[in-house]
Amino acid sequence: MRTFSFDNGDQMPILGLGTWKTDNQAIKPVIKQAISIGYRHIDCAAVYGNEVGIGEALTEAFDAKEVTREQLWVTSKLWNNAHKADDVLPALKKTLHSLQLDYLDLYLIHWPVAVKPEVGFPQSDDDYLSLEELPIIETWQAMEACFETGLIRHIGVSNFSVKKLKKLLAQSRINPEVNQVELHPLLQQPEMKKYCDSVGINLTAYAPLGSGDRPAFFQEEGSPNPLEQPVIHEIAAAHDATPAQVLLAWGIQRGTAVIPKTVKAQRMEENLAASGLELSDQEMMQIQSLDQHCRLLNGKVWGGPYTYEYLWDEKELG
Ligand code: NDP
Ligand code: 1BO
Repeated sequence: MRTFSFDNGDQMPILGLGTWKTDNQAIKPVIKQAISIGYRHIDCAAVYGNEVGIGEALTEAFDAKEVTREQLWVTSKLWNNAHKADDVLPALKKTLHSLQLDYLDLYLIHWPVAVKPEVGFPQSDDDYLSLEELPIIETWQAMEACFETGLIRHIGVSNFSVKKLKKLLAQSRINPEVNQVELHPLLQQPEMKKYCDSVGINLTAYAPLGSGDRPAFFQEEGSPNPLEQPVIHEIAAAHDATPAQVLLAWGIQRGTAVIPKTVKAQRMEENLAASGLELSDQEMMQIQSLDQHCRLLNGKVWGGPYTYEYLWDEKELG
């Protein structure tokens, strides 16, 4: 399995397992299965509500000596209601407790969106904290302090635009090492890729298969599906591969990590095997031409000051 190298020599497997939308009851056998077939990178988040189940699975895998802690890469994410400086370390400790781990390999600010501490998922404009009340740099400085405790090996962000990354880099003591964003052939974000490459930020592609099971509040009628693109099917047929494998191989080959989610054992194998699929330059070009700058998780679920334009620092395409 190819890896991303970090400045301190740590290696993040380029393909990991996504865990969003798998509830706490269902996740334990999924994680155990994934580890048994060779997954060594698990993408978690406090808001997914399943870190307790993941922790049980990890502990059982360690106890059974299927894998060691050092062989596994575990990412988690700070939820939007814990952005205040005093709330960051307690949120991290809660995640570590749930996952039954002493440290995380990577901790990310999940969204550049802050809600009040008592709010889980915001329901009204009153639930948000404005950027004047809680600038991102305050949360980042608390992430830096967490890094210094040794409880996390790397820190990063998620859903940050290039503009927000530039601002953060100008203010931070420790640079974010990862930005986790939506990436697939319909949303390729070439400027983001170029910028992250230029400053040494590793990009991780979430929703690499188009997140077909995303909840209704992230769905918009008529959204295209990367898995259904004829070009992807043609390339898959040429390699005796599946469309999902082509999407994942494309992400890996352009130098991003990919974290597809599946609860199905066969698809887990299929997705993992994508890391061995080689696409030709011509096929990479064909896929490049599919870009529509189409955000499937467009963030319109957020309210208050967090408009589409604020969030992505761009106007919505008409
Ligand atoms: P994905 O793009 O991974 O798509 C998941 C969907 O694809 C599910 O319906 C799954 O179904 C299906 N699927 C999986 N494998 C195959 C296959 N081989 N062939 C056909 N269908 C397949 O979407 P996610 O939104 O889950 O993104 C991946 C991960 O990224 C998340 O789970 C999460 O960890 C992370 N993420 C992070 C975000 C952030 O804000 N930082 C936002 C969104 C995601 P089934 O399970 O039934 O196989
Ligand atoms: C609201 C959470 C999106 C998936 O990470």
